[in-house]
Amino acid sequence: MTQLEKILKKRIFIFDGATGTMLQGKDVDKSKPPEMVNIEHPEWLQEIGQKYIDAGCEALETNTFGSSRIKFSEFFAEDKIKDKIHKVNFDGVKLLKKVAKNKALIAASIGPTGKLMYPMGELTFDEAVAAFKEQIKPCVDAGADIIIIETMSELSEIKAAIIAAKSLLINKQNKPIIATMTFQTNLRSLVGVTPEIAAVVLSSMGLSAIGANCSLGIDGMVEIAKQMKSVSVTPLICQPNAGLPQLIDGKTVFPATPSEMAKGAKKLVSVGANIIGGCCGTTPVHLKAMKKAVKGVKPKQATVINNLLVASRTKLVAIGSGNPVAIIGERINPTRRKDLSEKVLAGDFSIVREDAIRQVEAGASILDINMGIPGADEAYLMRMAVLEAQSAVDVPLMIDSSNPEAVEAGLKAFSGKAIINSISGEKKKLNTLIPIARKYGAAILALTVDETGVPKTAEGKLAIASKIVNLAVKAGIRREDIIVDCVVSTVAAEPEAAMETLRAIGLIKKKLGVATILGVSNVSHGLPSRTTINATFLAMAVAQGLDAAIANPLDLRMKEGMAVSKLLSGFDRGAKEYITYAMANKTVLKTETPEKKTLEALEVCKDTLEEKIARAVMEGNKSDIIPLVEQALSEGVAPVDVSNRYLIPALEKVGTKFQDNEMFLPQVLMSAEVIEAGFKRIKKEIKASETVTGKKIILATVKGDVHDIGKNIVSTLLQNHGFNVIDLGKNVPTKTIIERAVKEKADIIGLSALMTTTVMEMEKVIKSLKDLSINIPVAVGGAVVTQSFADKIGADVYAKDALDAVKNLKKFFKL
Ligand code: B1M
Repeated sequence: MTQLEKILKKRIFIFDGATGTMLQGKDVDKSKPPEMVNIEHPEWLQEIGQKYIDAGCEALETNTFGSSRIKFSEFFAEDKIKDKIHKVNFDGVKLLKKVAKNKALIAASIGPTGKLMYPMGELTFDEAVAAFKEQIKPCVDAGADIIIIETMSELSEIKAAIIAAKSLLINKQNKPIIATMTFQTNLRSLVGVTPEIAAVVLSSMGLSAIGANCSLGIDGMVEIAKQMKSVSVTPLICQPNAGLPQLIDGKTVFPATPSEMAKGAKKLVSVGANIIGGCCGTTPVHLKAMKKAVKGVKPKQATVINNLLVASRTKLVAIGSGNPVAIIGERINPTRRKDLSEKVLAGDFSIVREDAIRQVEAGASILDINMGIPGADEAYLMRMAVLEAQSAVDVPLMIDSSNPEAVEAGLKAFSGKAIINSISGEKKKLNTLIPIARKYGAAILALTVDETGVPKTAEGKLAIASKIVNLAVKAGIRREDIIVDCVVSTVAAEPEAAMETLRAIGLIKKKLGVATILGVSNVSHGLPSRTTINATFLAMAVAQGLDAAIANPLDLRMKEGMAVSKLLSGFDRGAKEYITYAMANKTVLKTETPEKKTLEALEVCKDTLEEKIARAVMEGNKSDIIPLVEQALSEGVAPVDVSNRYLIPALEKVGTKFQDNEMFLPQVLMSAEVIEAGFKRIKKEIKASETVTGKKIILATVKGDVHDIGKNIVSTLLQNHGFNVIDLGKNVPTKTIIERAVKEKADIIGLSALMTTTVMEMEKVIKSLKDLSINIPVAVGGAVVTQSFADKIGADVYAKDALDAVKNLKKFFKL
């Protein structure tokens, strides 16, 4: 236990407030990264540090938030970056150490890279770990007392930073690592992570404190703190900003006063905060008042967590202790699935996507992913399968492999807290897989098997389970993060197998206090009508207290067994779920239920083409979109209509779901990719115009805006109507647009913007053209742009959609 953790058991600890806010008014060179102040003006930061110490702060954060290779590459040439990173981070710590002496600890601040993680963006997990390691190492070398990873939005990125920090600190110096995320007004991070999910994932990574910074001012932070505390035993750090910033007379103003922040600090401690600090807008005066307000207040007791909690980026699943038995979908497994093996080996993972979607629709709350194909590169297949499943459904995953490389590949690709399936009692497995679970913060499935095989008695199973649980707990894995598989052999060979396994469930739960799980279908190997045996065995196991089952949720008998078990074990109040299930499956249940029929029964077969396209877009299903677009074209739908009638409305539905928090950024991104693939196919069909207009248009999505689907459609249609289009892409600065338009002697500039926050960039372009006396007309469009807005900013042409753009430009040029 670190010194800080010991302090946190007794009292509240105080971090400092904002550095950026305190630097306002200084002549910071905005053309350089703000961290260059560490080298150019260390005295400014020392003066700020001294003020925070005088205010009673016990930890000072360094000005190293963005000093990673990824951010610095925007400012410095490749050969200079390494030295700059070292110096900025090293000096950032050293300069504060001089001020702090022994009065405060120095916490090295590590912020996000600013890039999206793969597959949302280009940054891979390993690249992120390397960049963070390069940033943190000089901080450690300079003597940082704490590493604080902060303002993160994405779980993969925060995990990469934690792993980088751990790789430098662990076994060397017992220094605390703290990690915080930041949340928006919808109480989700930018990519949809809730405070609860963040807490579940971070708490399993063995940190000294976890929490939130910046975000929503005090009231929002209180709500975030409550949620995080409800699912986590790790000490909580809260660093709120001084309210949401307001723009008054062109200046950013943070509204919360020191006395308001002091009241808020008290509230934060009352809901469980152990460390209080401040973010944007807070000053030494705020922190002094906050410290005074919580002086002598005892920290709230840690929450008791009885469940195994696992999470995907956007969904939390609780197993055990008062929750209905969780179904873990087993179908993504090449065993006896030739179709799956053949497809994934050929690089086609659409089958994983389909299996994932169907199993979740059929009631799986977690999915098992197994890519154990003999002779194949299992680590690669596991990574791809996890990425595919994760983009298709939002449930947590179970990484099913005994190959350590494949397990690591799966855990790196999964953005959440997964379960490793499985760690048996074999020494080699225990020694390699427990450290991996610890490193990535995964829960473990403990398999009651060892070098001698599957024990025949409940006591034998308990002995192996005890060995695994003890070793895992000793390595730092929490007891609640272990689920024991009591392993059933087939009753065809061992008549006692089922009853001994059922007895083991009760025994292991009672003696070890852990959740239990079963791969149910083993019980029926070699017997006819297996699903009947499996479903009955499942119901018997649920009666013994089984918490989760690895099963095929598409198997109707199994579903039936589940529905009945839930009803009989008292989880289905008013028999609601059972009745819904029974009514929906009335006709199917009368018949035999081989798997094929079950699948058909669950299949949505009668979708219209429009619905199928909408479904493919919403599910981010790239492999279906081309055949569907081709079907529409072959049915005589005009290419432009395929886009306007099918693709765009589907994407609009995605937008609405995004707004309503039913879909999240990674899913929107997948949908956008599907649309792009569909449009690429349509593009081939749009016939080029015979006539050439002779007009040249510079087209761009404005600075700050990355939406380019609409702009690309406009580009295609204009080209096909004889315009010479030079497309500058997205997020294009005003300067680049104007310079290029002048260079190319463009006849018109076309601007696209999709957000209320970026449309003003259009006005900037028009104003700059005027200021520079450049006489090139401007056309504007994009979802939030209207005719009246276009008139207001002085645009020459407005178009509501791509066809309108062609029509209006032709009119403008009198063509
Ligand atoms: Co985002 N996004 N997005 N997004 N996204 C919107 C626009 C949003 C309305 C969703 C919502 O909240 N309901 C919202 C904006 C809210 C606001 O106005 N403030 C939003 C947000 C908030 C964001 C982020 C900030 C999310 C976040 O990170 N928290 C982020 C922004 C990043 C940034 O830009 N800095 C973000 C990111 C993304 C993705 C990257 C995931 C992805 C874009 C992928 C890509 O474009 N390559 C994405 C998507 C797909 C959308 C929605 C769902 C769809 C946009 C789209 O492509 N529409 C969108 C919701 C929606 O619009 N329903 C949403 C289809 C396209 C054909 O229409 O672009 O309007 P449109 O183009 C039409 C016409 O407008 C016109 O013709 C086109 C064809 O008919 N037109 C012109 C367009 N440009 C023209 C130029 C012309 C003339 C006509 O003259 C030159």
